[in-house]
Amino acid sequence: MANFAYLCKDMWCIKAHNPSAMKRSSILIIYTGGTIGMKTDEATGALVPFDFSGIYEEFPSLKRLKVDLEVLTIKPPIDSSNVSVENWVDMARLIRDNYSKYDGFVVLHGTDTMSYSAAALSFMLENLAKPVIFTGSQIPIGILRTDGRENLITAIEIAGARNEEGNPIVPEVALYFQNKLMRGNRTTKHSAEALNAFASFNYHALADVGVSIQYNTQYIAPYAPDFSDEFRISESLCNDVIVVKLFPGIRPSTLRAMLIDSGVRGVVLETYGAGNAPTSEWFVELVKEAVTKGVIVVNVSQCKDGAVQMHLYETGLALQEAGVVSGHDMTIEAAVTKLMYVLGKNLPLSETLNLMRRPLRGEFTL
Ligand code: ASN
Repeated sequence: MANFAYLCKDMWCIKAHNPSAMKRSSILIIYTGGTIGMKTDEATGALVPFDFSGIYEEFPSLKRLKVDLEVLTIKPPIDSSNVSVENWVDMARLIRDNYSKYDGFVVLHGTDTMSYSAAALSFMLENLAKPVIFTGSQIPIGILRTDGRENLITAIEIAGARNEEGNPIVPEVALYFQNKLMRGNRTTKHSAEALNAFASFNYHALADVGVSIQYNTQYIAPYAPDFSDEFRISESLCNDVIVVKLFPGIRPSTLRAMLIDSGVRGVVLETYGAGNAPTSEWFVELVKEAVTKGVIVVNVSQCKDGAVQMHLYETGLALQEAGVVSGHDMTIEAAVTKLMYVLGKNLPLSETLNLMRRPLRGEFTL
């Protein structure tokens, strides 16, 4: 926490106003690190961080967008494999502290854990009514064949997009990558190689990008300015959680160590197919024991496409009867971060279960 908080205090704030424009949206770019921020040093040939203060010089085409940009760079930027709960809290605070000043936010993030961060922020930013668009790249922005240029430009355009009433078109946390805008908490990085590295298997794209940006408005969270509550952030996440991936042959002692002895408060149980697990007595009893101790066990399928339906097979029914919560068609990333968010509220067990059983930010389909 200390490290990142210190970095935030020490970040640069760069004004990059475009003088040739008239009426514009104002967008804050928060650069956290990742491949998108790298370019080749001409002298050494090594990859070095790109200085986003020169954003208009590097990408003159940005001037054609109807936006004013400011950039906050976290020093030093991190590879997203190092992202922590504390980093998420700091990102949320940056958005909160700048919320009234900007029409939208673009978070530049490493791809490896971007789906976790986008999902976490989708929960932590409560009553959000402005676009928060995550993006990054597979190829550094300073390499000629980069995918980062298009991802960045389009993410900015989406963050600043308004409808005829002047309201933001995408007032939610989303992730833009390779021609698709996806709900942030529905995404998974599914390829370490392809430029379309992210997918939203169980939820329609919020926008398809070709020659024009085609917003699929029926899938986008509605703009709700009549929120009874103001925008705020949740700063307490409980990372006393574990992901347990089932595999044939898993030993009772291994499962006991993870579910019971570890003392965790939440478990994402990665089951087979439509949410199925062994019906062996030892397995079901262990799960029951964890649930009886007050551990929240969420059933999410190992299949990325499709949903948990515990009533379908005897092998799923046993989990349902043991008190396991259905994760429906949630991603692992969303299930983990939702558990952290909900457990962080320290509510009575019944209220915690209620929050886990219903979608809070469109993270699963009922
Ligand atoms: N390791 C990098 C990161 O996640 C990968 C990338 O951004 N493409 O920070």
